[in-house]
Amino acid sequence: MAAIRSNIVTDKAARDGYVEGILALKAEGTGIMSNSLGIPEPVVELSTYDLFVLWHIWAMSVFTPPTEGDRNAAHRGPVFLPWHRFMLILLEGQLQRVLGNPDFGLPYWSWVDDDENSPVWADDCMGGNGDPGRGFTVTTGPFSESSPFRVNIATNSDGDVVTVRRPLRRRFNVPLGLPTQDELRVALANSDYDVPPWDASGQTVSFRNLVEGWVPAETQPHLHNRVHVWVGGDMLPASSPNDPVFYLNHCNEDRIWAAWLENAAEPRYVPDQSAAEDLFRHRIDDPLYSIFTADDDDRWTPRRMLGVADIYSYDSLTFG
Ligand SMILES: [Cu+2]
Repeated sequence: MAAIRSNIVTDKAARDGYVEGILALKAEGTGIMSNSLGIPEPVVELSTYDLFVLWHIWAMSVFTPPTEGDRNAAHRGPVFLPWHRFMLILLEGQLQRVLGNPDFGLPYWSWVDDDENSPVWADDCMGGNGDPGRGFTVTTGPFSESSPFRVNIATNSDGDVVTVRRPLRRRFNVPLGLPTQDELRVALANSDYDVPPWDASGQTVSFRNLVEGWVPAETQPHLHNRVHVWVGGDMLPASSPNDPVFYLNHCNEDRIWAAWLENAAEPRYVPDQSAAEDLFRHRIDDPLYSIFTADDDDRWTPRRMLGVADIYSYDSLTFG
């Protein structure tokens, strides 16, 4: 049976399972020491959860090719939605394993027109904002400083991977506001999955670039980007999967993509393989960048991500 993904606020079983599973993946050692991956001291043993953080950081530093500094192996280009769909599928599989529940579905946070008083920030869900008097340390909920949850992998101001050992941080940007129904409507109404120049610039007015949140360029951030910026703290840098809210946000973006795909005409994904080599990692049959599968593993591609009903589905494709 395929998993059914549901709303973390209204589905208590999904909420409890998510919290329990995340804590278990954080507590589960892999035997992989940080220095064995070339990360400077101090040495930490990476947990299963931390490997996903590292995968995301590395995906952001793989440029395709280096001259396209704008576009990386997971963002700022067409692969943004399929790559994160792949990441969520692998995380969901890990949650299913530690929970002993092969049908467990990753929950989503439906953030449209939501705010700082959302039940998502309650003590039995994600916990709340960081404490401004304490360096924005999270002091409530299951991932607070009084829990065993610690951030182990981060990036420094040069973007290099470093080890840390500290509680999670959040710094809500309440005046910014979360994404609105209007922004979402504009994105869903765009029938072009992506368009040249296939990047994060204001010229790329496409469904993908709207959902990722780079257009309209004059009034950024939107949708996905806005949620990262609004939560702040550990949700801002390349190591943003450190905050379990990361997956709830991306699950909702994936749900938006699922809704768009329901009504999409062909081609449902562009570019195809005839596109230039500098779009490597973003063409429909290119392998998705991964540290969990071999680099030439062609089972996981954007094309594969276009039909995932055998893996999971959503309980609802309505928003707000
Ligand atoms: Cu990302």
